[in-house]
Amino acid sequence: MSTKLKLFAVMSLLLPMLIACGGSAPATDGSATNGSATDVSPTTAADSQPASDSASGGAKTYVLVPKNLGNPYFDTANKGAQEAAQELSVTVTYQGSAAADATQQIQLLNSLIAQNVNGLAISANDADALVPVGKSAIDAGIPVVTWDSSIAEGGRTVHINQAVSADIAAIQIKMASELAGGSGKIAILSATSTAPNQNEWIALMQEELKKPEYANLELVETVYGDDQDEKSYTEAQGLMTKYPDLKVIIAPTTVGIAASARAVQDAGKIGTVFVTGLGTPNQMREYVKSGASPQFALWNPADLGYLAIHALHAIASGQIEGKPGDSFSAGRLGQYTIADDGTILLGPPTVFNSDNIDSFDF
Ligand code: RAM
Repeated sequence: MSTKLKLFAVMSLLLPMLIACGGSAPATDGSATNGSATDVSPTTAADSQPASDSASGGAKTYVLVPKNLGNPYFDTANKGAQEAAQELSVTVTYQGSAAADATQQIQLLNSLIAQNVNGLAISANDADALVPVGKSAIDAGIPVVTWDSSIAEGGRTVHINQAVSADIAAIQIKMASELAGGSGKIAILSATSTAPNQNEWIALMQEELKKPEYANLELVETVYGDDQDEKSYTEAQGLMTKYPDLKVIIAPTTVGIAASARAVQDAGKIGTVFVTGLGTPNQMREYVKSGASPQFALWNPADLGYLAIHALHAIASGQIEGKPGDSFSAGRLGQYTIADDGTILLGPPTVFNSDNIDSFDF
């Protein structure tokens, strides 16, 4: 066995152990390659153990960091990330906090930087608050790819956009208008009030509503369910109580849309209040069929996780720098080029309804 191979074999054995026994540092599931969810109690960087073999040139270890754990959307993204990890012969662990909270996420990221992982793929809970920690990672030689929800420029190497943000906004207003029959009260039930992706889409939805064809739609309020099922359910009930003639709830979050549809169904308001927005087919199938949410949209989260890891690996392994104009191959998804604004675009969203919902399983 060559020295390089021996080193690789030793590190493959040691790496999961180093991560798993990192004191009170975020624990992994031990079998670092399967990437199953780990609920992480964020710790200070000082508690962490180094877990990198970057200096030795062995197999790389990346971390996929969702906004929070326990959300099927992010679990599906992790499936795609694990598929990419297998193809690239790298390790991807999946680590996040229980709540979609920027402070907890920053603590986790500091800990991962101290462990000297080889790259971070993050869905951010706050665009600006995460800039310093993203910058620390980059300064430490750890590339930062954001996906789904971006850290502002300066705190990331590149961002992977799931679809053109204006299109994500436009499709939601179009679906809402169709469900409202072109006029009446609509409300938005979002994730957290600091979520970079939802806040961008909400601002663009407000712009979209200024178009003449939507003049008779009235956006009465935006509320926040924090990507928690129970809070989202209660907020949806609150909207229906406060606005008895509400026609549509738009929830640009997979947690919020499922909770809102359940609230409408439980309130016996199917056919009176409609729910639309962004959801996963498996969580929404029953509500499409009941009529609580006849149509909604999304991209494929597995493809997003898969693309994030391919992009991260292309940067971390030195194939590209991560600058505008750089091109890289993302396996079964083909070739991608980084745009002038430092983003990579996955593709257009899909609208799901009773015609196609049974063809999707995620
Ligand atoms: C939730 C999260 C995620 C968002 C989707 C649509 O799962 O808030 O960030 O992209 O909804």
